[in-house]
Amino acid sequence: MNNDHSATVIRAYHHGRGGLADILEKAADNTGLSPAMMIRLLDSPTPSLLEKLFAAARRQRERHFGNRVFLYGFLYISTHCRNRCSFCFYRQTNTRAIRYRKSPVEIAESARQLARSGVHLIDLTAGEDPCFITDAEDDFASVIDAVRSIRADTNLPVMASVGVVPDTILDRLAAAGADWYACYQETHNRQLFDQLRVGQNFEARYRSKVAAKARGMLVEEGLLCGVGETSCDLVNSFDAMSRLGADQVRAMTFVPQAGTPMKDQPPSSSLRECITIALMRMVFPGLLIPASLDVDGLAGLRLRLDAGANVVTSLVPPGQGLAGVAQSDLDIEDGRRSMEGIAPTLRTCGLQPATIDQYRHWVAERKRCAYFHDRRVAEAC
Ligand code: SAM
Ligand code: MD0
Ligand code: SF4
Repeated sequence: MNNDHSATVIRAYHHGRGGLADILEKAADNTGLSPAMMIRLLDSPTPSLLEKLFAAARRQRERHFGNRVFLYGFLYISTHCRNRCSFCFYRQTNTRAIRYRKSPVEIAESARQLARSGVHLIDLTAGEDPCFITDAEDDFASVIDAVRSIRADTNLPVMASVGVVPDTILDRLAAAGADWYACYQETHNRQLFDQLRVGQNFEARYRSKVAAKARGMLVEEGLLCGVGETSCDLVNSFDAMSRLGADQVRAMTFVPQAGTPMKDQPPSSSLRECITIALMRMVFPGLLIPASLDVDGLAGLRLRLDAGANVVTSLVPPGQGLAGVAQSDLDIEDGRRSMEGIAPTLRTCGLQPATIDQYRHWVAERKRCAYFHDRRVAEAC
């Protein structure tokens, strides 16, 4: 941040709301919204400030991506999990969770259906399924085979979201052609992490993303909103995302789940998630930021796109017995989490699907920059 710019930020902060409104109106690039301003937007969001924030976030999206958005198909291939995350419907001990494990043939068929519908990426997601973790040579064989065959079959980029995996598995995922590794910290407040991801290791989870980057994969980091985090926690997470060098950053509103320790937590409004999306767009203008269909379904898409998101995630093919995560069945079997389902909303928002070549180009450019960035860092050491 140059001196003139920080002076503007400090002045605006001392001048109260008028100053912040002014900054948001003029925000051309990287804006210099101070942490204090971001916290104020999260804590006391007045309608007029929010309107300006969302408009500024959309301007940033437009500068970097025009009116094009990317679309991700979502396959929850196994809902079995050895973990007990307190927020998750699929935690090991939840007897209400619907459990399934899709076969290679079923996965291939669902991936083809998604590819035919025109998505730009297939997100292969699973719980930390004890069946994958065999401690034998063929550990995670079914996931790795699924990545390889989807790549060969659909020629689409693939994301793997299968929890924390050993470095040897990251090697094999990368070799099989996984372009992305997604693993969300949920929060970078360690005390809160321990409450949310019961019995899991904060560092190990974070390091798995660093290790995935070192293998040339792009990484997605993610936050939960409405789980007891402070606004300061959210803003601190932006720093952590930046240090990690995340390529895609998300926020999702916590949806209380039957049969879990957090089942009685009052559901929170998605506004905080949308403010977080908009702030992430201001802090990381050129990154990918999802509008997930997995929280409020199709009804919540417009709000998230209007806040500056540029990827629609959690498109799920109907008729395959597939589940969502935060919303296990909302909008799936009636086909609303589909390309046809979202098309009218995209039009209303003045957006259109990118071409697959545009998505491939973004991924390739981002990998190339990461490669040169890592070499510069390595040479400087
Ligand atoms: N099992 C893997 C893992 O935990 O990394 C991958 C899939 S996990 C089910 C995907 C993400 O869904 C979680 O990291 C969390 O951010 C989100 N999620 C899970 N339960 C949720 C809930 N009740 N409300 C909102 N988001 C939720
Ligand atoms: C989504 N339901 O995109 C998915 C999931 C896992 N990589 C993503 C949370 O919203
Ligand atoms: Fe398992 Fe992932 Fe759910 Fe945690 S969030 S219980 S690791 S499926």
